[in-house]
This record gives sequence, structure tokens and C-alpha cells, in this order.
Amino acid sequence: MYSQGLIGAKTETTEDEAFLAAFQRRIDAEEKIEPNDPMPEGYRRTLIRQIGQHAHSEIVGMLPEGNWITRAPSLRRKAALLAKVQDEGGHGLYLYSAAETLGVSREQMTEELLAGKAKYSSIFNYPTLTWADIGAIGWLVDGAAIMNQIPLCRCSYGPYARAMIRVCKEESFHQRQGYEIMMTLANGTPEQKELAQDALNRWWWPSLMMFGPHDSDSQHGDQSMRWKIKRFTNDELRQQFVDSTVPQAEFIGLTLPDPELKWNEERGHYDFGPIDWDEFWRVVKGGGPMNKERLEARQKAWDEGAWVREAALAHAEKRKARREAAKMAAE
Ligand code: FAQ
Repeated sequence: MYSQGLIGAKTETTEDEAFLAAFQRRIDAEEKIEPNDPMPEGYRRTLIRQIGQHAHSEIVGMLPEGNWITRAPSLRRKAALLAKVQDEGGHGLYLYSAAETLGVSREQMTEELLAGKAKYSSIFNYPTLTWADIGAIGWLVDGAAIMNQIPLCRCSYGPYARAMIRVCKEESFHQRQGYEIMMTLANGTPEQKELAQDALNRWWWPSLMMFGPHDSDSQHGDQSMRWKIKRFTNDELRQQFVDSTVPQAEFIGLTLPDPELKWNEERGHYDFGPIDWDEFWRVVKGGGPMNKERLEARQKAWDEGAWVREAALAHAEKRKARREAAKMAAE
């Protein structure tokens, strides 16, 4: 059905200009676009790409934290972490469902992920080496995710916007549980504080990279802003994240690993040092510390879950056949 693959919005279009202009007027009037509405092919493809990649990120994002469920330091921490990781699984499912409303199946999206064609967030290609990494992920990774996702609650595509409302509520709890872990460690023994600082040092820059390339290198940014899929640019959201995170680090007595970080009175924002974009693109292209393991884990889960998918489908078909037989008998 999708001979060109799902990834990459087709920007060239044969759709007539009157149709595109009328669609843009709906967007500019802040109308929500719903699944059965006519929409430009590029809009549909951009959403499939972004929502699909977002869904994959939630599911792959279960792996780094899943690594610590059996080693959580207390029952309370374990229960909270289990709930958080389950939430991420749920977010993935809402998002796959939102993408399915655009005429793509979950199988197709998963195949693109496993074939290395569909991306997922760069952040999940880093290892979780200590318990403090679980705090750093909640605080920084969920914190960055919220900063990016709150504006997505106002995305022009109805099903994506509505899915984001619940996702953001849950991410807010995730961010707090992570920050509380970091606060506890930072106020603990010198060794515990050192663990927290080390985790912050390793997760800070990759968290800034989550927002995507600089606006000047953001291939889809301008069009997605015009279509009101994105409400802020990558750099705007990154700056908001830095501005809100600096006081949080100061409050718990940890130091952000950036000697150039400084409040700029004139701009009313923090200035920060350069991001290592070579590292970002290396990780995005599959060369990060954990890319291979992450995709292998997804492949294994997909293969080993085949019987569950087949059984669920067979059960649904049997129920449907039984319902139809009962209906015929009643007529
Ligand atoms: N990693 O032109 P742009 C979470 C790609 S959820 C990998 O600027 P766009 C919850 C981009 O896809 C985290 N690739 O693209 C959680 C494009 O390549 P393509 C995920 C990246 O779409 C917490 C190319 O670079 N959140 O964390 C990244 O306009 C804890 C050019 O980029 C979402 O997905 C990256 N970081 O803007 C779960 C939010 N950045 O597709 C578990 C929704 C860019 O042409 C534990 N997505 N690329 O092959 C978005 O808001 C946007 O898609 C952006 C990128 C902002 C990510």
C-alpha cells in the first residue's frame, strides 16, 4: 500500500492549490483535523512519521529503566518504577492507535522500526549504569518529554492531541518521581551524591539532544509549524527546558556539566555551551552505545510475541463468527 515506505513526508504534491489553501485555512482557524477529513498527503505522512517514531520511543524507552526493576533499592521504589514503565508501554499503545487512524497498521510501523527505517528517540541508546540513572531519566528525560509534549496537546491532528493530554499527566508524575530520587541521593551520603552527580553528567547533554537538531538543520520543522503539528521549534523547546532545569539542579545542590551555562540578562534566558551534533547524528544513525541491544530486544519481543498476536486474532475472529451466527439464527 505504501510503496515508498512510511517514513519521510512527501513534500512534492499533485494536490491542487485550492485544496491545499482550504486545508491551511482550517489549520489557521485552529480547527482540529479528524481521521476522515480530507488532508494533504504530506500532512498525513508527516504525522505517521512523527507519531510512529514517538510510539517507538515510548516502547524502546521501557528498556533502559526496565533494566533496574529487579534491582530497585526498596519496595516503594520498585512499585513506582514498575508503574512508570507500564505507563510508557501504555503511551506507546495510545500512539500506535493514533497513527492507525491515518491508515497505517501497527505491524507496518513495527516492521519499519525493526528494519532500521523508522527512528526512535536518540536518548534511549544510552545505558543505565547505576540506580541514579533512574532518577536522572525521570527528572531529565521525562522533563524534556513533557516540555516537548505539552504543546503537542494542541497539535492540529485531533487523535494525537487528545492522546497527549493523558500522556502528559502521567509524564508529570514520572518527572517528579525521578526528581525525588535525585533529591534523596543528593541529600544522602557523599557516595550517593556522587552517584547522582555522575548520572547528571552523563544524561544532561543527551537530554538536550532529544529536542532534535538546531532549527537551521531541522528538515521538517518549518512545514510542521505551518501545519500546527509542532507549536514551537526544536531550539525554543530546548531553551525552555534549560531555563526550567537550572534552578531545579541548584535546589538539590547538583552541578550541570556545562561551564558555559550562564544567565543572560539581556535575553532573559540561560546561555549554554555547544551541543556535540556529531554524537547526536552518530546515535541517530545507529552508532550509539546501546542501539544494537535495543533493536535486538525489540526484535526478540516481536518474534516471541507472535503467538500472542495470532491467538488474539483467532479469538477475535471466532467471537465475530459466533456473533454473526447468532444474529443469523435470530433473523
Ligand atoms: N532522536 O526535522 P527534524 C519520551 C530526527 S518520548 C532521533 O527536526 P521533527 C517518553 C527526525 O526524526 C521521546 N531522531 O524532525 C519517555 C528527523 O528524521 P526523519 C520521543 C531524531 O520531526 C520518557 C531528523 O532527525 N518524543 O521520551 C531526534 O520536525 C522516559 C530531522 O529532525 C517524541 O517523539 C532524536 N532526538 O522534530 C519514555 C515527541 N530528533 O524522521 C520512556 C514527538 C530529531 O526525517 C522513558 N516528536 N530526529 O528520518 C517530535 O516532537 C519531533 O518529531 C522531534 C523532531 C522534535 C523529535
